[in-house]
Amino acid sequence: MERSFIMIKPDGVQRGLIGEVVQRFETKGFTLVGMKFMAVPRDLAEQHYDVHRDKPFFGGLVDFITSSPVVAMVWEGDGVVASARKLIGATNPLTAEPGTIRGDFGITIGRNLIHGSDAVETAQREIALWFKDDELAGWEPSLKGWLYE
Ligand code: DAT
Ligand code: MG
Repeated sequence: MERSFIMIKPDGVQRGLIGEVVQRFETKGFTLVGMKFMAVPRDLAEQHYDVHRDKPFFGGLVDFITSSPVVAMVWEGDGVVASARKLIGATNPLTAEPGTIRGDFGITIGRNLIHGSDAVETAQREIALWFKDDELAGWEPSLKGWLYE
C-alpha cells in the first residue's frame, strides 16, 4: 500500500492546527502508520530540503523548520501521495484553493503549514529519512471494507 510523508510545520503546531490537519487525513480515509512530535535537528532539515539547497530561500526554510517543533507523520492508502498534495493545496497559500489546508489556513509561502511528499519515490526517501522501521506500525483498519471496494 502506498505511503506519504506528511509534516505539520512549526506554524501549524503553534497555531493549534494539529487536530484539524490530522482530522482531514483521517476523515478522507487514509491510515496513520507513524507519528511523532519532535524538534528537528538542523542536519535533518537540510537533508529533507536537499533538493532546494541552491535556492535563495533555503537558509530561511531550514531556520523556520528548526525554529519550533513539528509533527512528522506517515499516512497510508491508495493514491495517498497525489491525494495528500491535493488536500494540502498549492505551495503558495494565497493561490491555494479554498477547501485545501493551505488555502483555508495560510497567507504566505514561507508559512504554508504543512509538507507532503511530491512523488512516490520522494515519499520513500523522506519516510526513511524521518522514521526508523520500528517507529512505523502497519495495521488493517476494521473500516477498510467501507473505504475500498
Ligand atoms: P511544496 O512544499 O509545495 O512541495 P516546494 O517543494 O517547492 O513546495 O518548496 C518547499 C518549501 O519551501 C515550501 O513549502 C515553502 C518554501 N518555499 C518554496 N518556494 C519558496 C519561495 N519562493 N520563497 C520562500 N519559501 C519558499
Ligand atoms: Mg516539495
